[in-house]
Amino acid sequence: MARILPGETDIYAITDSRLSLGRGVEEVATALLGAGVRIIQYREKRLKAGAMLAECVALRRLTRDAGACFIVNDHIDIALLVEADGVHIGQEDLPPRDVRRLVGPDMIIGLSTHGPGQAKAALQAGVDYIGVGPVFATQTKEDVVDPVGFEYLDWVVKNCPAMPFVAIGGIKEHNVSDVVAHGARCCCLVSELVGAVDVGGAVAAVRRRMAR
Ligand code: 3NM
Repeated sequence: MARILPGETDIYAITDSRLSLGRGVEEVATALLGAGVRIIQYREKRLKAGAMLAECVALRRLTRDAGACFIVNDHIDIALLVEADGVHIGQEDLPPRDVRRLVGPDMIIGLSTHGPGQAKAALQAGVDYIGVGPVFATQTKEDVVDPVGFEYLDWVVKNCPAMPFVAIGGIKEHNVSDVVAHGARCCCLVSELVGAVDVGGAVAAVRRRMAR
């Protein structure tokens, strides 16, 4: 088990089978881990639970072997079954306090937030980290809210200094340095990484931009 939170590492990766150029989730995760990514979230909207469980068993093995943190999006039952390090939930999923009752004190709970009110509620609810976004427009998430730009990111940096967070939404190699300049220490890039022909090369390129 690896309890690694955003801020303790620079890149947070999320799987997306629709964007992976026909490659399986294990192949993409292997490339991400090989490039040194230390948090991988499994996010799958198309498969049935049984197929998702099989993929998460495989990803749990890969992430455990790599000493990386494994987070499951939405599916608390699957997260528990595979002994994931964490679950990530959205604003319309089960409330974080109820998720905590299900997963116990040790599992990481991440929550997507899109504005200051939701960040304040997350602080109260005892989540372990928040997603802050979408910073830019994105096609990757369906029913996503309008981009929050840097305004909300700046607010989080100023007002939630103790809350680990990951900036997300439309972040690419060409704009990641702007997100870092606004105070994000951890960035999530979905299409830019899992959609790259050379996943490891894309991770290295993003890292170079973040380090400047
Ligand atoms: N959550 P890409 S935006 C999964 O704002 C997800 O909460 C978001 O994908 C949020 O890097 C998003 O390809 C998708 O734009 C991000």
